[in-house]
Amino acid sequence: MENLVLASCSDKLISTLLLTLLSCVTCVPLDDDSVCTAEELATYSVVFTGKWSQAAFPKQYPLYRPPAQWSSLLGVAHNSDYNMWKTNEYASNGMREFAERGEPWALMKEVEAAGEKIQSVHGIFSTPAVSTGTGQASTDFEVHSRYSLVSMAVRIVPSPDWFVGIDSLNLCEKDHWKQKISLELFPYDAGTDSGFTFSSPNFATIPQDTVKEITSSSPSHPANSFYYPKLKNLPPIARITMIKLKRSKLGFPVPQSNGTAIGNEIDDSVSETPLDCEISLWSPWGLCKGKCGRLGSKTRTRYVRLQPANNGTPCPSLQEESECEPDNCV
Ligand SMILES: [Ca+2]
Repeated sequence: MENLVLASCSDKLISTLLLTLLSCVTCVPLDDDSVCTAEELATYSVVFTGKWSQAAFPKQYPLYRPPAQWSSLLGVAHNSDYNMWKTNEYASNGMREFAERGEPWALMKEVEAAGEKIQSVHGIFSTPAVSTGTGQASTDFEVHSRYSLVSMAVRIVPSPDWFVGIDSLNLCEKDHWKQKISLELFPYDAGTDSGFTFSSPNFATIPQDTVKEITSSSPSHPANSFYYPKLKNLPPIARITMIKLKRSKLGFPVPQSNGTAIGNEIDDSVSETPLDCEISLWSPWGLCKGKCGRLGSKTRTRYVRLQPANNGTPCPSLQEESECEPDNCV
């Protein structure tokens, strides 16, 4: 262990090496993620990219009032004493208001309170809202070696209580800050509203449920907007990219390395999710029409509940005819 530390620190200043050694000697059973010996402050640029297209998510894709879009991104730099949200735990009241209505104030108050009471928060940041399902938004934020975790949330609009986000991602890796992180995001349910579809009316979940990931098969109900029983996994619905900024001589953060425009990489093959046709049950048979003494015909119909898309199974015939004995013939 000490050899490893020595090897990895060999090109550092001797004082740093001594400090590292001292801290290694004095506090042996340390949690990996609790030790960040990187520079005290780091600034990152974060880009949120929506990938909520009609091609990727054809089922019930919201086109009007409101069309598919995203709330502003709300983020927090914190330590392990604070959680913005967590899978299989209950959402806070602030998280509930944010997930259900995109209302950030209660959540921001909770973050501030956590900062004051237990000093678990370094800062809060946000981006503007994104007006389309595939739009982008960005901002910069600062982390601290004692507050090296970030959590974020963006509400899916429209939706009952669905959001995407990051829970307690550590940007510090022992003695350095990570340069670039890119994460594909999948939808989560805040467990506070029982609506099944993007445009379901308000329907409070009582008692409140825990935060759960929404998958192509869970919740297992054909009415759910993300229910695609033929898919093993949903395509990612958004992406968050974070890039560490370097401080210029004037103190302004600038992108490190070659300053590539972030978030615009052409790594996205457009995912197309096949959507099968869904039809209603048959109507009752109609009257048997025809002349007396000869066979007549009757018909029944059904209608399309869900139009197929992206090479999903096409709709079958919507009308069926059958021979019959005419009833009230003349
Ligand atoms: Ca829900």
